[in-house]
Amino acid sequence: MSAVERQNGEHSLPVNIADHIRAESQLHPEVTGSLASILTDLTRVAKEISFTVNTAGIQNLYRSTGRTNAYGENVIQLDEKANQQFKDILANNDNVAGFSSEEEEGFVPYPNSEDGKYILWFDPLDGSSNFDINGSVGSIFSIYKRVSPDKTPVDEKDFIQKGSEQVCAGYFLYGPSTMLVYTARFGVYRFTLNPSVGEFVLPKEYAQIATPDSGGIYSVNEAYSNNWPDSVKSYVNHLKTRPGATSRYVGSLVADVDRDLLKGGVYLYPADSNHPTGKLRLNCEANPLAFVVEQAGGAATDGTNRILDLQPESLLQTTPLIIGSKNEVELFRQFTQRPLWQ
Ligand code: P6P
Repeated sequence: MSAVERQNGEHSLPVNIADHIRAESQLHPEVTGSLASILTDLTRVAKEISFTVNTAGIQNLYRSTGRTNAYGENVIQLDEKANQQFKDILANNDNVAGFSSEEEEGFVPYPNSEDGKYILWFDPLDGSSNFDINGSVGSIFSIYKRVSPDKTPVDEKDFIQKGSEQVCAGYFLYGPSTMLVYTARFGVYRFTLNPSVGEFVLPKEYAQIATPDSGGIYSVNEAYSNNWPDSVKSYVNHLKTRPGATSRYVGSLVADVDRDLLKGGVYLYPADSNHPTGKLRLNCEANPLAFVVEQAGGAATDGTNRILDLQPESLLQTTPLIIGSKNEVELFRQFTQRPLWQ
């Protein structure tokens, strides 16, 4: 039985990720072996960071490094170690010409990888407020084809492409289990790490995830409601009046978005008087998550524009983010009476 038949047949056992990638490569020859090799390396990163997160308290990794990142946030040892694990594993993949990360000042060319056709963005570990309370945290990644000339070092224009140019994106979620959720434009797949064998496996119900068009869950930090524009206050107050409305806010972007992806609903981190351009990072947070959610039939906007249509002006650009079920995101637009975004 071929990998494709096993993946698409009435297989009783979950498909492991190596067979899945082989099947996808057979089904979609345009998904080159290079991209498949990067995804395989990312599964290695996920397993390493999963162990790091699970043992961070024992390894005393919650200590501050004494440094702040480009966003002025305190960097703890755990952030630094996760960032290094991404860098070290991808450094061995000649298909990766360079990367940028939330923990880096700029972008980083990989020496001797000028032939690489891809660049990556990643947020190595997001959800820092959850680190030491054993809450769920996540890593986010995004893969683009380079636009700078082959056989030259990467340059900034490779790293400020529109999110619609992504060829692959996804996230790792470190919670009661470790999940890997990704899309390469052919649907969204949600793998679970089987720690007994160290393999990511795909339960059939998590292949080609379709997010509900609507959902009663809304996820926002309501402590900031006094700083919101009136239109956002009206939107959230309206959500509360609907049957089945419920509020969930983990304070960890990957966990909040992943829940809404499965159950329906909306996560929002709107612009407010303290965050006039939003808090979340366009390149390494909003774009990859928007790519995944749209591939599952959802939507993501900055309140006016489709996230994936935004042309980044800088590596550090932040954006408001309203993401989740398409009807809930569309409703936000109606409340904010913004130009029709598509
Ligand atoms: P606030 C974590 O620091 C993060 O970047 C996201 O994971 C999370 O959704 C958001 O910030 C929480 O921000 O301002 O509500 O604490």
